[in-house]
Amino acid sequence: MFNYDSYRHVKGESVFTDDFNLPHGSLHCAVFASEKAHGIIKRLDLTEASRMPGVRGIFTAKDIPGINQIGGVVLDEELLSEEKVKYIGEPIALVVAVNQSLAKKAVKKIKAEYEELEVITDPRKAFEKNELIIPPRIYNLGDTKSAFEKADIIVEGTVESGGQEHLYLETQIAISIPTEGGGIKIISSTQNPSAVQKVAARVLDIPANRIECEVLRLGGAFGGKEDQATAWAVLTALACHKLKKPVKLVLSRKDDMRMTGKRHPYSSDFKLGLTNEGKFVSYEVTFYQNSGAAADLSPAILDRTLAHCTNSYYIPNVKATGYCCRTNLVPNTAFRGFGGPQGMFVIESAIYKAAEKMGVEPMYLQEKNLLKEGDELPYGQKTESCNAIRCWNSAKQKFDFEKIKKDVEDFNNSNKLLKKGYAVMPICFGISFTFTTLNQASSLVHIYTDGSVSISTGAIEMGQGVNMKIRQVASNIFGINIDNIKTETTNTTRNANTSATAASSGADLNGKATEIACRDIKNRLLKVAAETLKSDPSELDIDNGFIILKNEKTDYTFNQMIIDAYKKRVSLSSHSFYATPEIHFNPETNKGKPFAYHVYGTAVITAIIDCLRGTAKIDSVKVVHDFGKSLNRIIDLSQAEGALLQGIGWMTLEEVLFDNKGKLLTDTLSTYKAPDIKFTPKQIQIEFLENSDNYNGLMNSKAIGEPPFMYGIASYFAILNAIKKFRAGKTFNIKAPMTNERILLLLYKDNI
Ligand code: LUZ
Ligand code: MOS
Repeated sequence: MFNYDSYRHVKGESVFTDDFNLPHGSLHCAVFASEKAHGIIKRLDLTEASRMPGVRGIFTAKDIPGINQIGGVVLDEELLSEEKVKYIGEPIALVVAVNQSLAKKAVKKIKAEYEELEVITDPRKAFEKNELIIPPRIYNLGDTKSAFEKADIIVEGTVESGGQEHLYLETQIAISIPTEGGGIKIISSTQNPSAVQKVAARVLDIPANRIECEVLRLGGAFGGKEDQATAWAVLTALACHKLKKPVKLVLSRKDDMRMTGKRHPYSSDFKLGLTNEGKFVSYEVTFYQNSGAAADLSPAILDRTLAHCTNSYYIPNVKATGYCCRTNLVPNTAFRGFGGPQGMFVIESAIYKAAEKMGVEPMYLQEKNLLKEGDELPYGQKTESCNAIRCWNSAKQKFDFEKIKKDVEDFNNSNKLLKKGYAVMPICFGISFTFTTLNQASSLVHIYTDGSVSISTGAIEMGQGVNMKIRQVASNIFGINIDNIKTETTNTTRNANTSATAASSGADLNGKATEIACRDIKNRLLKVAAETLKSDPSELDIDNGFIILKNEKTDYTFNQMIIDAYKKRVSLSSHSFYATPEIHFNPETNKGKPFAYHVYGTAVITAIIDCLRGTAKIDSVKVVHDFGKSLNRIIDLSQAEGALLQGIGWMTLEEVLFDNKGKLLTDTLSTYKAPDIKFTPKQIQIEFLENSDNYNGLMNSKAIGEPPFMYGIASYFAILNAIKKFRAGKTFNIKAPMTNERILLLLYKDNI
């Protein structure tokens, strides 16, 4: 079943925040941000800027009526810097003018002087200086120390992985409109409208019930609007509150790239112990997360890194340590996978190194250590309905790993300057927010007297098709055509205290809440139908708009039943709530059952490198993925493809670079390369794992947003495998991304 949104997108009919018709007299903003990565603001001169005609106001920290604090997990981030600046791009002043170009011109007239302080960009250096955002986090399973004594083989090493720019097509944007009684309506491109509402209320010192946050749909987010849409929305609210005028702020691409956080770069150390047979016995890993200048979501992201540090493998003894290292970079944030990819990249690197030492293919070690039913993970949860081996075996059989290996060997024997490599990547990704509290959602469903249905949830539509899935749920339960069901915008007055649409859980949580609401109404309706048909509700159902009595279609229509229910004064609405059952996690012991279920899969990727030019091309990607019982195969497949490509981009193409003064060098689309259609592998084959069921997912489906991202990790090792074919016997440092530049260096230089 197709996604209705796609049709509106291509026809240009979908309404985004920037399409909203501003009321007459609306004002526009631009942000003056720190030009230094670390320093004290000694002087801030707004005179010239404020004298410009058309400028209606310039606001700094001093103008904030409430608390100048936007931190979520830790209260360590000011909306507008008061004195100390901690990264380049940190907002200091907001200029409001009659149009955007004037506001931008005025920003250029603002002058600041700073006393410069030492700049730290490297997480290990931050660690040495004890610049930690939270105390160290340690996940323990078994006893690594004694297990290492029994290991036959031990490999140790260091792994670097890079940042990643979200590059959502729609940059950060918000509009604030004054409402009656000193209230404000904020239209924001956010994954988390309740966070926008809460922080706006805090900053303005007004109750939350006077802030309404409305979200139309997002032009992409990928985690970049989970926490970091808030500041921009609240800035517009501040100006609106002060000037009593509608105010709009939209970041230019360059400002968005400079001023918003990215995927966290990690620097990590590992030590893996194995038996001669290749069984993993002990694993120690330490993650130095480059958190940037403030906590943002970094502690939660670190938790997912630790949780997923053994990927899809069983290792009986694990000690994983993580540090949130404070540096003078823009605070890094959620990005598809949420720290999981960084953790998984390290174990895959360890396996690569172990295989190298043992003279075997990595896939033999991977296969030998796959998770089985009931295996314990580092966070204490045991696998249930574990599909790790099923996915692997299905991929191995469908794609014939031995043949791929042989084809690669043949290719390399007959080519001197082109080399081919391959790698296999199994995945295991936990579904639920690791912070148990967030796993809740509500849904408001109305049926109008003409039989049409309206649904409001906390879910944000950002291109992932969550609205379509929610409509499918209602269509299934009410037994009516999907055209009669509409999903509304997301609004804090209709659904309160919502969690971000994140953690791949948007459809699960909001869909389940919708399921409960629809069943609630349906139960009432079937009682009405039972009276009409002189039967019992248990004998009734609805299909295709007609009431079914004992599996036989009647003449009684859904629409007539709605009218009858209305006349009998039966409620045609429900506001229902869902909280994921059974999950729990103790952040003291780091043990529990944090995830409702896991998503599994196996990918095999082949790559060809040109050893003269140092260029690489991903040749083929073949995947068996565990979709559960897919609710919408087109949406799920496109999510899988998108995530996969984004993962390959992270590993091989996209490079976020800062200079040692903390200035972002890759702040344009000419210097930051992202995957495009030419980059896309010619052959992408994604197979649905057969007979997968998932009671804990929405109508037996599995969450799809993030897990396939991690398949991209295979592209790194496929290229490395090819490089090794050109430089037999050499060993290489593991550092991502594997850009063409790096490939060329690895081909011809040592110790890169
Ligand atoms: N956001 C969050 C997430 O707050 N907690 C999570 O566990 C998570 N996981 C993935 C993506 N976003
Ligand atoms: Mo997220 S990384 O917003 O699921």
